[in-house]
Amino acid sequence: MALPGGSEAFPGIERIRYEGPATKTMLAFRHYDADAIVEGQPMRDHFRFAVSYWHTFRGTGSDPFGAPTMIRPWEIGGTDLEAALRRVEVAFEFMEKLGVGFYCFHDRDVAPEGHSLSESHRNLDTVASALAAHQQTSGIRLLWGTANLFSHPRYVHGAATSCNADVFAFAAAQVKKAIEVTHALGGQGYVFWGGREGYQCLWNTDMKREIDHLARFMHMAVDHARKIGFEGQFYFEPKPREPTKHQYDYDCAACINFLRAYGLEKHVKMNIETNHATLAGHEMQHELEYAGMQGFLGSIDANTGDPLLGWDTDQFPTDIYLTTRIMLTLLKYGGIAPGGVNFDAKVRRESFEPVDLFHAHIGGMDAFARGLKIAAQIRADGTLQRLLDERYASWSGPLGRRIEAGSESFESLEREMLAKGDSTPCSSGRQELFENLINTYL
Ligand code: XLS
Ligand code: NI
Ligand code: NI
Repeated sequence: MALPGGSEAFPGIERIRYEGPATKTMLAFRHYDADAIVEGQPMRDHFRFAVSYWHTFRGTGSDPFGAPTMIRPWEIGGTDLEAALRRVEVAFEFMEKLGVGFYCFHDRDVAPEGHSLSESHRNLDTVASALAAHQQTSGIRLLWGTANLFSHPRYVHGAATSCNADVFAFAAAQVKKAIEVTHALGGQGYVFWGGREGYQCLWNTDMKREIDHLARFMHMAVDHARKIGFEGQFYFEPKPREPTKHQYDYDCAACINFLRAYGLEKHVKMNIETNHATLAGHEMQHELEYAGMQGFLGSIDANTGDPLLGWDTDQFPTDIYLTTRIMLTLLKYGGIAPGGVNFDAKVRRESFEPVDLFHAHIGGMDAFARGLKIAAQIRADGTLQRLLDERYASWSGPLGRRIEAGSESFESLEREMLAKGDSTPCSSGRQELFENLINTYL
């Protein structure tokens, strides 16, 4: 019921079903079987897949060199607010047909910015009631909400880190409303992504002041959330650069240091995006592992970059090695809930037909399902863990155990090595064997 006259936005596309690896149908899942049990829980709960409202329902295919290529029939005609309400119908038709349980949005994705803050608030309330109604009938839930603090010209110098205190205040008002709407919609989380929180030039930047302000902003957000009874998880999303040359939320290590330095560690976890990890010079697995070991693993923005393009291309993930690594790490740290796997990914500018949105999400969901199956197999088999344990075996011996327990000192270790004369020789790291082993499961 999306287009004028009550017709569908995606005619001819039925609910996407699991048909197994042998199916010839491309509009079907080969591996994602929502109810299939892996390591004791259904696939749907392992992933908690979410659709990104901004890319999927607001993406136009425009790029710095060219005009929009995605002229969606449902976008034509009416006021901005009417278009926004029509889009809600389209979004839920899409998500119901795809069979995802969650979605994520920025305030300005779902509702147009008004001429004043109060008009913007009103627009958001109007669209939020339509979203609420559709959530009710479809059972699809809001994984997280966020605010767009980067598109409008007022945010030219950033929002919480702007050199203009009024802009900080406006951003606060916008986030206050975005948290309230997220809460009203039963959102399970709220994301801070830096947007333009960073700098282009250190000569004109008071970095300490800006980062102090960012912390003040987050504390106010957390306080307000508690005040209104929002119990959802807050997330901080790292990204090293783009649009600024340096973003303060550079990578997990930088974000976690920030959160701890400013006393936010009890309230905020990481929302980790693959393409941002690679822009920071890390593998996604590195970022997940780093956050996981520090107790900050929150949620995932699933996508991938292109090794030949050095920017945030936000492509749909189809690489089975990538999804296997992600799922191995998630299983290791006990899963992703209350976070989820949000496809912060867009179809290519050249893939401008509505059906491409289905192909893209199906491919991403299937790649994750395969990654999960392979990761579970690797864990059940146990060889990888055994090889790892062997590599670190000396740490389970008497000396290693004493060091780990904190009962040794430089003096006692010097005594030990003076008596021994030299350390025992190291054994091979066997990287190639590990790599070959992983290939036996793929
Ligand atoms: C942009 C970010 C953004 C966040 C939400 O690069 O990934 O989409 O996920 O603001
Ligand atoms: Ni993201
Ligand atoms: Ni991104």
